[in-house]
Amino acid sequence: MTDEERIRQLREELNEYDYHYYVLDDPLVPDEYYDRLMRELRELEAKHPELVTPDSPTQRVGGQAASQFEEVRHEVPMLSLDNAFSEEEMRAFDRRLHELLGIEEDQPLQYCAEPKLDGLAISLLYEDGLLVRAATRGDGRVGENITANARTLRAIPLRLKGDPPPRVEARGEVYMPHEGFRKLNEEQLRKGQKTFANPRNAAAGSLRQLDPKVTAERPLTYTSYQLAQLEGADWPPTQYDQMLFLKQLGLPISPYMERLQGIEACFDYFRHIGEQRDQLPFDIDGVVFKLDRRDQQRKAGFVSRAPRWAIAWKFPAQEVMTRLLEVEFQVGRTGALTPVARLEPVQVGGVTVSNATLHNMDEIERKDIRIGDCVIVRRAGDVIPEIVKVVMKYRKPGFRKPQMPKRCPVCGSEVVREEGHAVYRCTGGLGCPAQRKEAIKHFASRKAMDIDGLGDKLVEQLVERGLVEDVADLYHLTLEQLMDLERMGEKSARNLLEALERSKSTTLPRFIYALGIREVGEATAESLAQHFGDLPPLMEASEEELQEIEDVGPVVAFNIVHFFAQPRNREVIDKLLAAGIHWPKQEPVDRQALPLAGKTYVITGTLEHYSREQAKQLLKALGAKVSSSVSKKTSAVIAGEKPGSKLEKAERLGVPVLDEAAFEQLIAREALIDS
Ligand code: 5U1
Repeated sequence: MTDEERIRQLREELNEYDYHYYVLDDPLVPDEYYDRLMRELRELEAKHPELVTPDSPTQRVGGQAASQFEEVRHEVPMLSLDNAFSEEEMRAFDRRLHELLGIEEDQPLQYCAEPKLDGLAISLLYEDGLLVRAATRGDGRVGENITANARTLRAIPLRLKGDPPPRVEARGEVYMPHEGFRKLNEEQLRKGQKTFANPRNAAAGSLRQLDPKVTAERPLTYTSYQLAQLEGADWPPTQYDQMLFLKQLGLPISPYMERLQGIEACFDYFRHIGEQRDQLPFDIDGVVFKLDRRDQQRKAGFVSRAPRWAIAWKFPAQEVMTRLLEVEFQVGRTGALTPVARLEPVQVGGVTVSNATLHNMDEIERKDIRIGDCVIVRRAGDVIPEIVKVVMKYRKPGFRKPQMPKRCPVCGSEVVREEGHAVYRCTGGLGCPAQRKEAIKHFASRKAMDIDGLGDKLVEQLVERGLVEDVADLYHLTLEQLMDLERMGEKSARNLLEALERSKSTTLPRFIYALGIREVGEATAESLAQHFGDLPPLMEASEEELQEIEDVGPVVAFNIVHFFAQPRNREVIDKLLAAGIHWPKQEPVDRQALPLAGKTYVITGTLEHYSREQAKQLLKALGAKVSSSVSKKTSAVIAGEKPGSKLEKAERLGVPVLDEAAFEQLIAREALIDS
């Protein structure tokens, strides 16, 4: 094959991979394979510069930074949408359309529905299949030419597929998925640059960069929602068909798009999307309903800046303004003081929010937050509500800065800042009731000693009444003491005593984890248990020896040695053992020598023959790690019935997927090699 032929082949292949990834949502190859082909194409093009074409996938990032964006006049104005906020308003919209079209109300109208992405609208103009211009909406008539930036988005084809008509204009939304937004903000923080308040601002800021190289680095994507111009081909007769037409040309459309008959079906669709909202990997702010038939759209017409045939039914806002009443400091298990914002209660995303996390003092400083400020609170997905920014125009001169207290608000011990860290800690140790409560909650938690029925409220009562000073005291509680507590009947008290008794029979990894040594999570506890086989050698280990274990770095090694050096901790351990806590002895294991050492698996969905915990234990016993989130580094995803978004993510990233039979083969094969 000549270089020219290979160049053509590589371009076609890379374009096909982009199409499968972005349009069909069905990735064909892992990223590294894609990158390898791209490198080969770059090398060949460097050898033959005369063969470089503007639609080559290597030419996405190019040109100099601009000094400003040129103006673009939209041939067809970019309209906005009317909003609805209730079923009533939706019924009124439907009724009005019936009237405008002269159709009886008992005849359902056909709608096309899809989620409303929370990004920014752009127009993409293709001539003879080539992307010739991309523009922002601007004021709807005149926007900005952002072609160089739009070209950097892999979701936007530089050339349309198949046999495209001479002129096509598609419109849609550019947006930033959550994962990319989180990473971008982390990166901005690391570089000491300004963070973005939300994914929409991040998308807008990224697309309006004068240097396309910056845009190219930002995790932006695009989905079409309108066919705005078409020449040289017949207009598909409905919105739904127009979208399928764009998809055929290689433009991404919403995978959630549905055709619906009548307004009641719209209600069901809205509810259904609303239920999924928190799990979606990007922000949406409502659902758009469009009269499906183009002839009916034309008859319904427009009012000023919005069509009468479409409406955006908005969800409750995910960002709202409220007032910061106070900043209080919560003391965690390890004594870290975390500032928490107490807010005037407000509805955010359909939930009442009265607290928000402030992470640490640096964040308060960076966002310049003062008590009394009007603040924008955001609650999106399943993340904890947070303050995105202060509305400075409502700031009054007397508003004071939150101050880290010098003494612990719970026990009065001195608060110190760790050198080189943003964290402040109470020095009270287990003498501090807050730390004691948190340590007991951790000890009792499901992944630690799994003491059923010992909830947070109960722990608080036990500590406040002085019945439990340390975790070992739990095992000396009596029926009478428990029955004397609030909301505790004889049956619950007996159940709790039984749960405590049951918890005495545990495993070494659980016990190590339950001790609550700083930065020793489940996985590290497991590695420590495997390495030492029992508690006494772990208690005597040196920092050097500990650092030989996978996952144990200098900080964790120091924390472990420091923990066991405290006489008080040793005393509590002795008391626990004396109370009867025990575990099966295990032989020390060299984890590196296990057959699945170095591999990481993710389990999703329901397996027929194993609980998730059993599958996890089997994999771990063979040396693998089991993680809860899929990344490029995941060795494989094990998918049972009804797998969740993890399966989709694995497929997107090209991570291998094993079904239950393949999982059984894997463990059987590896166990055999091991024996
Ligand atoms: N999903 C979707 N978003 N959105 C925004 N459809 C949609 N349609 C729009 C806008 C502004 O305008 C129509 C008038 C085409």
